[in-house]
Amino acid sequence: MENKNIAANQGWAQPPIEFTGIKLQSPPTMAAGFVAVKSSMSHVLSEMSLFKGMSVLNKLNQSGGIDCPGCAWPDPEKPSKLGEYCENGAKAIAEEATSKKIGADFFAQYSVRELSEKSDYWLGKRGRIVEPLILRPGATHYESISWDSAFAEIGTALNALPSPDDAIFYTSGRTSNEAAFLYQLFVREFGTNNLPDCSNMCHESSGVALSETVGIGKGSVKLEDFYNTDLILIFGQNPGTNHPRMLSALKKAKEKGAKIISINPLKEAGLMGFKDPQSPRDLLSGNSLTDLYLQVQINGDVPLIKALMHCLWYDEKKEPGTVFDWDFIQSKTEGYEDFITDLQGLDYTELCGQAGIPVRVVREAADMIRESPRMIACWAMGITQHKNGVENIREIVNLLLLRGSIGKLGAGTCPVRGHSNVQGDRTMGIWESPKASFLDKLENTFLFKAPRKHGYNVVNAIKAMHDEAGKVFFAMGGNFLSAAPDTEYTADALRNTGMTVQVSTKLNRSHLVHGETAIILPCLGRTDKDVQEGNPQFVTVENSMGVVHSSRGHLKPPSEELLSEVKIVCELAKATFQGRTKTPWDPLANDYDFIRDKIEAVIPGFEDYNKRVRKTGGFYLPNCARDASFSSIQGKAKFTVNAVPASNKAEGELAMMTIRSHDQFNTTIYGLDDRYRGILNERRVILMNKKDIKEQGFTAGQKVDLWNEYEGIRRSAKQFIIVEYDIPQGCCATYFPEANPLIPINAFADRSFTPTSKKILIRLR
Ligand SMILES: Nc1nc2c(c(=O)[nH]1)N[C@H]1C(S)=C(S)[C@@H](COP(=O)(O)OP(=O)(O)OC[C@H]3O[C@@H](n4cnc5c(=O)[nH]c(N)nc54)[C@H](O)[C@@H]3O)O[C@H]1N2
Ligand SMILES: Nc1nc2c(c(=O)[nH]1)N[C@H]1C(S)=C(S)[C@@H](COP(=O)(O)OP(=O)(O)OC[C@H]3O[C@@H](n4cnc5c(=O)[nH]c(N)nc54)[C@H](O)[C@@H]3O)O[C@H]1N2
Ligand SMILES: [Mo]
Repeated sequence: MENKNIAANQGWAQPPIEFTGIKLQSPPTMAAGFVAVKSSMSHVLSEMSLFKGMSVLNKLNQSGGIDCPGCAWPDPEKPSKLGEYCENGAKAIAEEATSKKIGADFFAQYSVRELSEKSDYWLGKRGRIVEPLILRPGATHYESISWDSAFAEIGTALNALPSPDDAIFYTSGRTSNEAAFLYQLFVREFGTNNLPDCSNMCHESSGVALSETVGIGKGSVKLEDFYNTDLILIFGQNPGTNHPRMLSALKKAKEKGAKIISINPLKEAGLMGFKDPQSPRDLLSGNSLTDLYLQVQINGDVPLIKALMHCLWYDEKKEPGTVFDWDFIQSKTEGYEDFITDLQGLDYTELCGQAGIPVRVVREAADMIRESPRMIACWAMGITQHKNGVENIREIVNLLLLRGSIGKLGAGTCPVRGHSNVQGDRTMGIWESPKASFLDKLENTFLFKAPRKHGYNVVNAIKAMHDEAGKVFFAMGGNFLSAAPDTEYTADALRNTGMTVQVSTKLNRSHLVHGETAIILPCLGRTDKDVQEGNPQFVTVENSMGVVHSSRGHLKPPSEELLSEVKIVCELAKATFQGRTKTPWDPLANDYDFIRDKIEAVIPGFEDYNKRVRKTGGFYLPNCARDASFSSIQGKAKFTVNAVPASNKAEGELAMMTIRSHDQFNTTIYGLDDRYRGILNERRVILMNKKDIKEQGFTAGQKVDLWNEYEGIRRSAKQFIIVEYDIPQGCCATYFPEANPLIPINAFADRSFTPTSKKILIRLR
């Protein structure tokens, strides 16, 4: 799947193959500590002055301050004096609040093709985009355009489409509730539900599985549950890098007596131990976190959970009434009979083998579960991004239900979200499959006829653009090309469109692989002061635990030219509808309280929104799994029966997962180190088991091409350095997005359509 026959004004879809000088160390056994503090400061100081850096970090995750754009982990109820941020939060802030800027002058210097020959790291480090830009048909360089002309161009292109369904409106997960709500309103008034979002590639499997089993597609636990639990299971998640503030919660949970089991093919430093940079005592000794580590095979989670439940069932048979929570099972669930019949028919030893965990270790984990009346299950991408991602989560729910470990203090589900407002965006209606009840309310509030036909998710949006020309692709944030699977296929899809538009803060590869016309609309970020008609505004977001709270930027924006995302949506709506709308776009753009009043009118749980969100800490949204009412599914949580995934690996193939390094935020590359894995100054690496390296006839340090064949199509990603690593045999790991060309467009999770980024079969050459 490599396409070299592209027009001269098109950029390359993949980052250039360049080596930066790999250095290897033994991975540390603990996360954070002094080195993390040092690393935060050096990232901040490379982007801005010390004064600016300290002033922005002091406002991070404090009441009245900025919600950290780093991740969706909640703020503690009592904020710490030192500021509640982490190394990677500091990097996220440094990246956005940088003093570096780029505008038309910069783009006059480099053609799109030339820019595409630079690394993603280089592109991101150029600085904030400070004025609207356009790449006209056939042109090789972006040039300046006025806001009015940009909106007119987009409006004209949208109105020229034969059908509103020919336009696609993507959202990344940093967009505020206010901007997201108006954006989906604009899109639906325009006439389509084509609202794919980053969630489609992220926690969609969680949403699907949780909605059907416990009645709500979000997690059920609060932070206080962590401090009142007996056991925390952490599946497929690397909190030391991706949710560092979670480590403080885990540390506190342990101090209060909880145990932790980690289930992961890699012994991630942050799972094993943590030195709290805010505690002087910790900096010397640190805390070990994981009590039992299960080095599962990639996608070995279903057999593992089944093996654990098999042990529990065996114990329950021996001593009836002592292991399963019968009160809960009988009063609060259905489907137990089918579930247990299926489980009984499975072979325990075989399940352990499929998971790749020794029988006695599974037994030990089952004993820990048995001894823990209250249990929390956390998970992230190692669980959701599989063909059987939805089933993975259904099995986690089965385990919790057997033990009645949901809907009570210290117990429940904890899908740890990624982008800082990805959960809120979905609550606001950024969804290609909206519920009829939501559309009814939207219609009644804004007096228009909302489209009912469901729209494209990410995978289907790419296919639609690939197969039919003439579309308009609009992205509210993100880096669609590099985040999506099948890089070359996705690139062709974007090149096939009439127009690509990106609302962005920073330059990325999606600006360089474009439609016939391409437009960049630069916007304010979280850290920037947002003033409308002379009045300072704040926005609101929802964290991973369903708390809605405010976020207010304090910094002077990098340019007077920047508009807020809210303002961009409103101006675009006016330019597109030309009066054909009853929505008061100007008043909405001028006063975000007014937007919140409208949200309150449409979405349940937002009563008294403007008042409650002004209280310190914000407010919790209703959650029918948290209170164990399961009210949206007739009061009963569901046991489910899920097949053990078949192993389809042929001789010589490796199961590859694509993961994040410590120095990246998704496709934004902050730096070239993966300190917690001891891999420094290089991203084109493949982590392999020692035996596999030998069996395949390679040596560590050698460069190899990765390739595969899926549905008769060959794909490849070239030149990766082999790094010997502690990873189960038959498994390997590469970084995202370098390895995305290997993820076939048709390899996605059943029912959630999430690309299978954590298990791609590959071969080496
Ligand atoms: N600094 C930083 N923070 C971030 C992000 C970032 O890129 N950088 N991204 C944000 C976003 S959008 C998200 S979604 C989250 C992502 O947070 P994570 O899900 O922690 O991110 P990944 O790097 O994809 O890590 C997946 C983990 O799952 C493990 N794993 C892979 N396959 C399997 C499997 O089959 N079974 C099990 N049990 N484990 C497996 C991997 O070894 C790895 O530890 O982080 C958010 N926060
Ligand atoms: N192989 C593989 N692929 C994956 C994954 C994986 O684990 N493996 N993970 C998937 C996951 S979990 C996710 S969430 C997606 C992420 O997909 P995306 O959300 O599309 O990607 P990001 O890299 O987070 O987007 C970064 C860009 O967002 C823009 N941006 C940053 N802040 C703002 C803002 O405040 N407003 C606006 N308008 N723009 C802003 C900047 O221009 C920046 O370049 O990738 C997915 N792709
Ligand atoms: Mo994500």
